[in-house]
Amino acid sequence: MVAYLLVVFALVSAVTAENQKLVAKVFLTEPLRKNNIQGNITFTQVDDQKVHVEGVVIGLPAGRYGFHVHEKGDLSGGCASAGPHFNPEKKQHGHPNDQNRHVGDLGNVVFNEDSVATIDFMDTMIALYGPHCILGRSIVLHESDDDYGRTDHPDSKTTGNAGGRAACGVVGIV
Ligand SMILES: *[C@@H]1O[C@H](CO)[C@@H](O)[C@H](O)[C@H]1NC(C)=O
Ligand SMILES: [Cu+2]
Ligand SMILES: [Zn+2]
Repeated sequence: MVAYLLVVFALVSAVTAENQKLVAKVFLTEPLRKNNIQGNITFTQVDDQKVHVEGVVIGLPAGRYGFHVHEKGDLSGGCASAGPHFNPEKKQHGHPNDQNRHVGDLGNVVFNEDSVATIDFMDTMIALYGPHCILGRSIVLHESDDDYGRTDHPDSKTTGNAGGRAACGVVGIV
């Protein structure tokens, strides 16, 4: 069984390498709400280990806000129906650099005094193919900062105590 999975994984990797750059995009909004927040984020599979996350989001006061991949791409109930953090390995909530983290844990984004957040980082856990694939899932921007699972708050180890869901969008193929 394990050998079979390894072969399948190797085939998927080979196909990916041939197709070169897999790119996905998210249009971030507030479904069913006022839509003061808006953003465009691009995800590019750079190689088999890294995804480049790049974009601009506007509409929140200066500060840090939790930024995650959530399990579902269903926004019929607003950001609430996006489900919990994408966590296929059944790990604890953590910092993007932790090994013990949800695949969806992308940390915080920082808004400046002009209410603009410029996003530009690499992540080694999310992917655009394979078991960590985020296509068809959601990106959620929260109403407060992610504590990376580092505090005693009861929600710290599951959500980073990042508060409500300010905006979200589905990760779509470009
Ligand atoms: C997002 O992209 C759309 C379409 O290109 C553009 O009209 C809009 O201004 C962009 N929003 C931000 C915040 O960059
Ligand atoms: Cu979240
Ligand atoms: Zn998490």
